[in-house]
Amino acid sequence: MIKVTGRRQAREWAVQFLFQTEFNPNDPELALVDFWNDEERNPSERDRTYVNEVVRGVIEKRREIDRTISKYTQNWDVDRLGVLDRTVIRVATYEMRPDSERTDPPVAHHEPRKMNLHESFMQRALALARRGEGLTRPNPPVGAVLVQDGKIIAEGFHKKAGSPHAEVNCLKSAIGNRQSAIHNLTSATLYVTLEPCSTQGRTPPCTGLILEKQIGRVVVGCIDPNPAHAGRGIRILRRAGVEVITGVCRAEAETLIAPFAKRILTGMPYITLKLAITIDGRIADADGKSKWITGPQARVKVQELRRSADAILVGAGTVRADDPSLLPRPAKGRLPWRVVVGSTLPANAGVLTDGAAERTLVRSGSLKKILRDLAKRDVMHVLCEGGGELAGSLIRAGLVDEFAFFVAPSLLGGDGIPMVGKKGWPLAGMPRLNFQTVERCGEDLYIRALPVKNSQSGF
Ligand code: AOF
Ligand code: ZN
Repeated sequence: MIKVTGRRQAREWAVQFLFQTEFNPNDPELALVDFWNDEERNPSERDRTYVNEVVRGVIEKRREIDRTISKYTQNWDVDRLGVLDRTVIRVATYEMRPDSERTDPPVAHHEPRKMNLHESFMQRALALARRGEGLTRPNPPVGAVLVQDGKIIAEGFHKKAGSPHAEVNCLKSAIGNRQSAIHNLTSATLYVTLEPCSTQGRTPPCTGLILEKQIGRVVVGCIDPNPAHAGRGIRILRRAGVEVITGVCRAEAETLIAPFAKRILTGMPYITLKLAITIDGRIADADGKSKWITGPQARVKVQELRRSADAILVGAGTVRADDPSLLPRPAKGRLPWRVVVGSTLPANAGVLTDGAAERTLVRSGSLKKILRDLAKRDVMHVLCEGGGELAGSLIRAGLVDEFAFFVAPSLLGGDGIPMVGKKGWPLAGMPRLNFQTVERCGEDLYIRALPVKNSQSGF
């Protein structure tokens, strides 16, 4: 039997980790290598530190390492090497560097298994964050709670760009609530759905406030995809001796800020395509009548979706057929843009004549350009509400980030209006989706689905 040394096994773990992330050096999660916990094989402390060091080193020196590789492999067919092989070469190339050139391992951090408690406090922070959804553009919705002696002593969330961040609102309310305790927050834990910011923007960096208040521990939902932060806030706190735990309820935290991430990383808004359909995929009958396909509970849910969006997008045909207001009811402080794609609208259309007419934009031309222009107006999240041809065009252009289906238990048959337009795809090239969640919504179903990107599909 071959005795595998700790170092060799650790190297394999490092390769596997880099491979699993497919080595996207821009993945903000890679900025933080502190979560190596392979429970099955249980790496030793030494191995774990070594993995962290190698992974971080390979990321930080990536350009240099890749240059070295291409220099020495000019005559090799490197292009045909698989991802795993390339990763192995990168790790080996990094390993060949003299120790003096290696980066320091980050401060190792180990959290005893108390995840359920962390998760429940983070859930509260997420619920608070959601109260800001649809109000914060171009900032992300963020929530925070402060816990001491197992109890929440303060809460806060981000309400509007330019106004205080979630952490600031939370700590302010702590000062209001517990004059006595505020003197000693070293035993307190701040739960925040997004990594605290670390630079002066319209408001001062939250890392500064956290250090000033001497908060002992910070639990973070997800890393800030904003390249100005992207792990920096966490490193600053750790270096200053604050205990930081990351990735608690990470999937939910990331879903919540997906529109923010999309806009800040691509300059495009996040598009949710809402489709209220019969179970045979029709959005209206042969005469174009579509009112009340879905029931009252589904319509309440749609209002919630409208409140979380920054713009509501429809085709001109939908305005002509239904004359919708497109504003959320109740508005709860939200006033999304209403964007109509098409050139001709009846002059008496509600969106042009009601009290919010200045929030209506009528646009024609390239959908991509229309959306990019919306992102420039701080729009992060667009909810498309029809009709079928616009839905089909968005899908064909690969612009849909999320589908929200409201499926009614009813049928309209073949001459009803199809939900994504008349033009279809061949079987081999059909767009594919992944169902995320399915819930009952009164008599209807609410299905969230994500497009399978880069499949052989129409996306
Ligand atoms: C946080 N907490 O509640 C929010 C954060 O211009 P500023 O100062 O408002 O900074 C905006 C950036 O700060 C924004 O792009 C995002 O990266 C982060 N937002 N950060 O710690 C918050 N809203
Ligand atoms: Zn901040």
